Amino acid sequence: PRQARSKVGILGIPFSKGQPKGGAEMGPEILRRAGLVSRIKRFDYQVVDHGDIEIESIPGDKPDGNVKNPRSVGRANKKISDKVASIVKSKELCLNLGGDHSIAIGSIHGHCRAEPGLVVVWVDAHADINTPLSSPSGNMHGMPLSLLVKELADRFSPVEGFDWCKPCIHVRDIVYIGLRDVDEGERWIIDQFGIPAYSMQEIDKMGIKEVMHHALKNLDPNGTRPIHLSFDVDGLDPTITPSTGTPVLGGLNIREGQYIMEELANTGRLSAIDIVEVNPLLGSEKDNMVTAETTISVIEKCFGSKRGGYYPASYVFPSL
Ligand code: NNH
Ligand code: MN
Ligand code: MN
Ligand code: MN
Repeated sequence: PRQARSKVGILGIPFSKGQPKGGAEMGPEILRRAGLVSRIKRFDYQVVDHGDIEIESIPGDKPDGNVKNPRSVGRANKKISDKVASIVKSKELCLNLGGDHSIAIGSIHGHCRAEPGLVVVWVDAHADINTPLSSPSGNMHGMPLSLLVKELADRFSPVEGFDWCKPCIHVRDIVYIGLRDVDEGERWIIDQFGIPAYSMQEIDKMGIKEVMHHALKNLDPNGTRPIHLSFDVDGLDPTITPSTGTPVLGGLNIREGQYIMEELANTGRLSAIDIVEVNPLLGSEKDNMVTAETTISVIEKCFGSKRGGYYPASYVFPSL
C-alpha cells in the first residue's frame, strides 16, 4: 500500500564529523550517482529533490569533555532539524541521505516538531545511545539517541553546540533491529528502560517475520503513529555493504533487509527515513558499487517496490 504521504522529499546531508573517518560526507553523492532518485521515481510518488544541505565548518572545535567536534555536530544538526521539520510539514516523506549517524539528532528532532507522536525504528549493528559520559569513543555518531530521549537528560551535562536541542521522545518510542555490537552502558540503558531490542540473536531465533511483527506491535500496539526509520547500512552484513566505517560480522542479509523495509512500507505510516554511514572512501571501487546497489535495493522497498512485481497506478495493460 501507498504511504499516507504521496510525495517524497530527498535531502542530502554530507556530514561526517560525528566520527573520525573521512568519506561519509560523500554518501549522498554516491547514492545519487548510483541512480537512487530515478529508482524511487518509478513508483507512485512525486519526488522532490531538495539537494544537499550546506554544512558550515567550525574551526578550532575543541572537545567538550569526552565529546568530539561538538559545535560542528551541533550546528549541522540545528540546520538539519529546521530543514526536516519543513519537509515533513509540507507532507513529504522525508528521505535523508547521510552522512554519519549523528545526523539522526537533527532529523528526529525536526521530525518531532512536525509529528510529535512519532516512533523510531533503529536498524543498526550498534545501539547509538551512549551518553557523553558512557561513550567509549567520544564520537557523536554513537550518541544520537541519548540526546533525544527525555529519560537520559539528567545523566549528563548539556553538550556545547546543542542548546537548541531539547529531548523529544521517550526511550519506549524506540525499537532496535540488527544489534550485534553494544557497549556496556548501552546495554544497561536498554535493560533499565526495557527498550525492545531485536539483536541478531533474536533474528536467528525467531526469524525476521516474527521479529517485525513483534517489533511493530511492541512499539505501537494500535498502529497509528508516524514512523521514523533510521537505517545504518552497517546493520546489513559487511559482505553486502562493505563501504562503511564500522563493519561488524554477522549482520542482516539482503532478504532480511528487504523484508524489514517491505513490512515498514506495509504500515503506510513511514514519514521520515535516514540512510546513513555509506562511506565510498572505504573499500574498493567494486565495494562501493556493491554497497550502493544493496542500499538502493533496500531503500526502494520503502516506496512500494515489490519483489513479486509491481505496476504504477497509471499503468494501462497493452490490448488490441
Ligand atoms: N558504540 C560505539 C561508539 O559509541 C560505536 C558506534 N559506531 C557506529 N554506530 N557506527 O552505528 O562509539
Ligand atoms: Mn549507527
Ligand atoms: Mn552502526
Ligand atoms: Mn509470536
